[in-house]
Order: sequence, then C-alpha cells, then structure tokens
Amino acid sequence: MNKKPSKGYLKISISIIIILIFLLNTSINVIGEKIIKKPTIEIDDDPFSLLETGDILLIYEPRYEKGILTLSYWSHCLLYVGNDEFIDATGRLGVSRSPVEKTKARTDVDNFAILSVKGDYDVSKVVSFVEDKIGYPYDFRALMSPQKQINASKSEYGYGYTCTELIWAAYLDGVNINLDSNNRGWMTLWEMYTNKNVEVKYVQKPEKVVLKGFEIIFNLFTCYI
Ligand SMILES: [Ca+2]
Repeated sequence: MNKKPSKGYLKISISIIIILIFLLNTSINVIGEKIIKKPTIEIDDDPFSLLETGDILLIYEPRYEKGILTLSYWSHCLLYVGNDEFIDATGRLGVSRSPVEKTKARTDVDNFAILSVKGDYDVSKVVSFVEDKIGYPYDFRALMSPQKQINASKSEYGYGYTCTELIWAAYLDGVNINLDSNNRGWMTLWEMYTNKNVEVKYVQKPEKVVLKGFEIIFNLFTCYI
C-alpha cells in the first residue's frame, strides 16, 4: 500500500540529486578552468633541452586516467638533477636515478610539463637531498592516508617516499620552499602544478591539461582548503 508514494518520492529525490550533481559539476569545472596554469615558454625544438637542474617533469600516462591513485590530470613527477638524469620515486623501484633518454623514449606518456621552482636558492641542496634518498622504498602508506614526511625511515614496509613526497621534502628540507599549497595532507601532483612557487615553463599539450568533476573536488580539499 505504501509502495506508490515511496516510489514517487524516490524518483523526485533522485532527480533532485542528479540536478544538484550536474550543477555542482558545472560550477567546479568553471573553478577548474580558473586554476589552470598556462606555460610561459613556447619552443619548436626539443623541449627537454629546457630542463635545468632542480626542474620538475610532470607526465601524463593515459593508463591512469580516471584512476583513484592520482586524482589529478598528471600521473607522475620526476626531479631533474643535471647530467641528463632524473631521480624519482616509483612503486616498482622506490627512489632511483634514471637517464632522461629513458623517459623521453616512453611511448606510454601522452603529455608532459616542465616546472621550475621560483626563487633564489642553492639547488645543489635539493639535489643532494634526493641523491641521499636513492634506494629508499616507495611510500605505499601514503596511498592509504594523507600523510607525508621529510625524513622517511628506510623500512621496507612503506615509510619511504611517493613521487611528490620526495620532491616536496627535498625543496622544504633543502631550501625551505614549500610546494604543499595548503601545508597539510597529501602533496598532490595538481598542487605541485598550481603552486605559487612554481613556474610552468613548458607544457607539450596545454589544451589537454584539465581537471574534471570529482578530481576538482578532491583537489580543492587537498590543495586549497
Ligand atoms: Ca596538500
């Protein structure tokens, strides 16, 4: 007997929820457009030639699209340490050094950005921090909860670094520049891209760099609030 009115109520509720989600999604996409940073340099030659020691390479790997691990357009970051080499933290290798050529040759990367951290500082302190951490494990613990640390333990069970955590720690400990915009929780890739201390030098496909829907909500909470 009560089925009819409850079904009608349910339909109205679902409609209202759909409209609210639509409105929310539209408005946060507008906010998203406003926080996109545009590149400052356009070149026709090899963009990797723009890399200077201390620069950060952000890459977009389509296989992580809509993934729950990054919740950002970008999927990974590497620190350029000079001599045609990067140091980064990955789930497979932990903190390790690799030639720029290796990343350049990757066919599973569909877009990349080169970021430069602004300011007058001794970049060798940033580089020596990450060089000192080579061999540390990946911080799988950070995937479960929003935490990070400057001086990680070398425990095999997840007290190392994520890719963003390593670079954040290097800049904060080395030269007192904080890439964590809201200074708490995760250090996200989007936070790195939009941070006020960061200049976006180059983006391969700038028109593709965008956050959508819940990525924006997530990043509002982890970067700004
Ligand atoms: Ca944060």
